[in-house]
Amino acid sequence: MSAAMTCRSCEAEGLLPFLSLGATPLTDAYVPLDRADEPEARYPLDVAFCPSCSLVQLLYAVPPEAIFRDYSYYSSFSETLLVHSREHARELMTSRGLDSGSLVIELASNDGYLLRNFVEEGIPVLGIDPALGPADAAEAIGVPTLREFFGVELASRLRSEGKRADVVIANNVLAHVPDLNGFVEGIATILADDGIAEIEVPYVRELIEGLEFDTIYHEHLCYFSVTALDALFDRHGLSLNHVRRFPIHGGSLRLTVGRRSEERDTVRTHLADEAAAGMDDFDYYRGFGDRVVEVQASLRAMLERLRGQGKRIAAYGAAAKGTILLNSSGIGSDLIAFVADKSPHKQGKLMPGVRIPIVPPERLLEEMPDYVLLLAWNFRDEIMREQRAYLEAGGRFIVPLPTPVEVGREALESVEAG
Ligand code: JHZ
Repeated sequence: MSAAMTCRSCEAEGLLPFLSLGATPLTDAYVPLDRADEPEARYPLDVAFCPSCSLVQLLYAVPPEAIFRDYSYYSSFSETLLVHSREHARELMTSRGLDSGSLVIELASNDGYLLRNFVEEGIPVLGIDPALGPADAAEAIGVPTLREFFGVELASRLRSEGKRADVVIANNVLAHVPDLNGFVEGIATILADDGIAEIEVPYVRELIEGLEFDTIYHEHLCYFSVTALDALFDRHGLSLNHVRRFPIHGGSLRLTVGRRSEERDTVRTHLADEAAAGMDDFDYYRGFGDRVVEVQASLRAMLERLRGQGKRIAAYGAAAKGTILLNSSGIGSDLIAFVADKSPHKQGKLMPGVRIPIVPPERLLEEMPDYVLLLAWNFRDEIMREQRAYLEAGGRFIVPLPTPVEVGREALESVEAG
């Protein structure tokens, strides 16, 4: 574990801490039952703001080898993400006129959830991902995958082999990278002269304003604004040309960058909106820690009250963010009986830290707990649709953030419509 004394992007000193979530286990370190008696490592989770370039970042970093080689997150278990990714791929095929002579490179290609769409259309791809299990799954569906960490060295090697990408995609990976500048320099190196990179990151504005504190974990070293990203790309000769927002993962930015400046109004508009909101000023972040403590206390009080009334409570979604919500809020196995999750890579294990068993979603209907705490709140509608039978039988969900609320079968109609 290393402590950041200087900003990960602009290298300035004087980072200003504004939130500590205490010492928590690694989010994806699901505990196998035969290791249930062994202690787990915990690492501090402290967040700071860089007054020089506005980047929000963790103060302490766990080495990526400890997180990403043995990685249990497989992207393909969320239909909403699959649909979002298919639409992204199709749009790129059309807007960039991709064909059998093109090359699409994806950084953190996971189990091939996105690149498979290009493969189906005969467009050459290369996935890059150090996570061994997901990379095997990608190869099994015909997505060639290099099992390596991406950075400027790998990019130079690929370029010297004659590879240049028409499109680079890097979704939900920039926040994971300790050497931000090396990663972005790598993108600049591997892009063809007229190529573009599209990069998705969870938006720090949604995190702060939607109180999405559980998306802060050791995997995510940075929390991006357009302001901070513009400076980062600029440093590597890349032009930020277009910015869009999508609801995925609690609210994300999609940034289009290229070597050529083709800046659209969206860039200026976002920069101006962020300045107007004060996102380049520490005051914007200062009160966040107190708001987190309040929501944690009100969620815990709600669950304790329900347990006190003899209600049985389960949870849904063994998401990374679930590990943080439960551990940092002091919600353990005394309150939650089990966590349902579709992924066989997580079922049969225990949630890190709080050690709550992870089971298949069918258990909800079999056991009919009175309430289900929705840990994967970002997929609320998809999960409610999937659990229609549980809701129709009288079960209720608790959506924890930004304010804990109950929803039941009365919400199904609007979920189906939306
Ligand atoms: P999910 C992920 O974080 C992964 P996580 C990663 N850490 C990242 O950077 C962020 O996103 C942005 C399950 N599920 O994706 C699947 C069902 O069981 O929200 C997952 O285990 N049934 C790289 O891990 C979990 O819920 C369903 O119907 O916090 C969701 O995890 C659906 C939709 C999901 O995020």
